Order: sequence, then structure tokens, then C-alpha cells
Amino acid sequence: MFAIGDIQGCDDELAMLLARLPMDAPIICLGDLVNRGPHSLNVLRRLRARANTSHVILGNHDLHLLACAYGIRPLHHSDTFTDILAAPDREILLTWLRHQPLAFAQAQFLCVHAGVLPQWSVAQTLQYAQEIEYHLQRNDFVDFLAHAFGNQPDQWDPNLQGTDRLRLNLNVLTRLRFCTPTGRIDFSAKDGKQPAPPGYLPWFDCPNRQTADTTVVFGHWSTLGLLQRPSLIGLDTGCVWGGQLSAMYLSNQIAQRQLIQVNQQTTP
Ligand SMILES: [Mn+2]
Repeated sequence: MFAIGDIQGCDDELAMLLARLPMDAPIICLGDLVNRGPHSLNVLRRLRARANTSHVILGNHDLHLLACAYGIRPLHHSDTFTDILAAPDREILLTWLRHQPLAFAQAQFLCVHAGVLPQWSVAQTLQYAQEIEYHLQRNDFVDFLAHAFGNQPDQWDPNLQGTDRLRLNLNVLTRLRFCTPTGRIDFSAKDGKQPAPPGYLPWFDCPNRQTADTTVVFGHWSTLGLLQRPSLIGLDTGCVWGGQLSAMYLSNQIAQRQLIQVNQQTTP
């Protein structure tokens, strides 16, 4: 299986990247399929059309799209997914989108958009993701979206319940960059370019991380760029910001991992 980093509406680059993979190779897209880039609608149509070999997990921009589409959040001037909102097949695409998971595990790999807290095992991560997926897939999902956004609570506590629990876990899975070893999340660093605030670490560097023995594959952190360690793969290489769209063949052994990249295409 190939993991693919943040696409963010860069459909031309996605098409080029897919053309360089083996025919019908299984892929897992790491979220933020849409927004900021020019062709969000085409990205959703392309991935849905190859759904038999494509897995997708949701990122913060995908959740933002759903919230805008159903009247929960206003469009931001930097949002570029109005093509989806105006499309004749928008309900088909948005319904498909909200039925996608927030975490994906296969073999010894765990894929999330942003990160996991040091206290979370793989099994807990999948369970917390499923709790959110359950609400996103219900007919009354708009009620969940109405409570899904915000920066509080910011301290992990396994006894959290209700919307506070769902909101914190959603923030971890889709927005996390820095946290404390005791599971407090930082929301001040806007794009992750800044150093960690005092007492905070990149989530993957926290001591006693329960997922340390699993290879965690993630996106979301374009200013970090390509990150490759024996049990960690960061794949947001900032295509939409003038970087590359990256695919990585997932293998336990670094020597067998295979990186395929497509440069951002400048639109005339
Ligand atoms: Mn993101």
C-alpha cells in the first residue's frame, strides 16, 4: 500500500502521482483532500471513483468543508472549495466524504491525519476515531458538527464524555502538532513553523508514547516536510505551497520503502 500526503485540491499533481504508481495499487490518502489548492472538486471525484483501491482518512480541511456545506461554519476568504458546494453531485461527494474514517490501521501501520497523544495505544486511537465516525455517519450528523469545533478542552482525560471528548479527540486526530507529555494540546502554533512552546514537544517525540512500536504515518505538518524514521513517516510535503505531493510505499524496512514525488505544477 502507498500512503499519500496532503492533496489539498492539487488534482493535477494527484493524477500525475497516481500514474506513476503500479496500476490499481492500493492507496491511503492521509487527509486534507481539499482546500487551498485549485481543484478540490476533481480530487473528491477522482478518489471516490477509484474507491475500490483507495482508502481515505479525514483531515481538518475536510471537516471544515463539511461544516461549511451544512451551515455550521462560515466560508473563510482563503477557502477554495466552492466548486464542491456548487457541484450537481455535491451531496453524493459530501456523503461519501463523511463516511470516511479518521484513523486507519493495517499490518504494523497506523495512519492518522495529524497525530496521536502519547497516552493513546493503537487500539485506543481506533476506538476514539470510531466514536467520532459514528456521529459523522448518523443522519443527525449536523448536530455533531455544531459541537465539533473549538480549542477546549485542551487536556486529555480518559474520563471526558460527550461532546468535550469527541471535540478533543477530533482535534488530536486532525490538528495536533505539539503537546505535553501529559497530553495537553497546543493550539497557538498556527502552521507549525514556530518552535514548540515551553514544555511542549512534537507529539511524536513525547516520552513513553504508547504507539512508539507501531509505524505511525501522518500528514498535516507541511513545514516539517518529509519525515522518515524507522517507525514514523510524515508525508505532508506542502504540494499546495509550492512543494511536492508525496507517496510512500509502506514497508517495515526503510530500505524497502519507496518515495515517489510530484512537484507542484504551476498553473498558467
Ligand atoms: Mn491538516
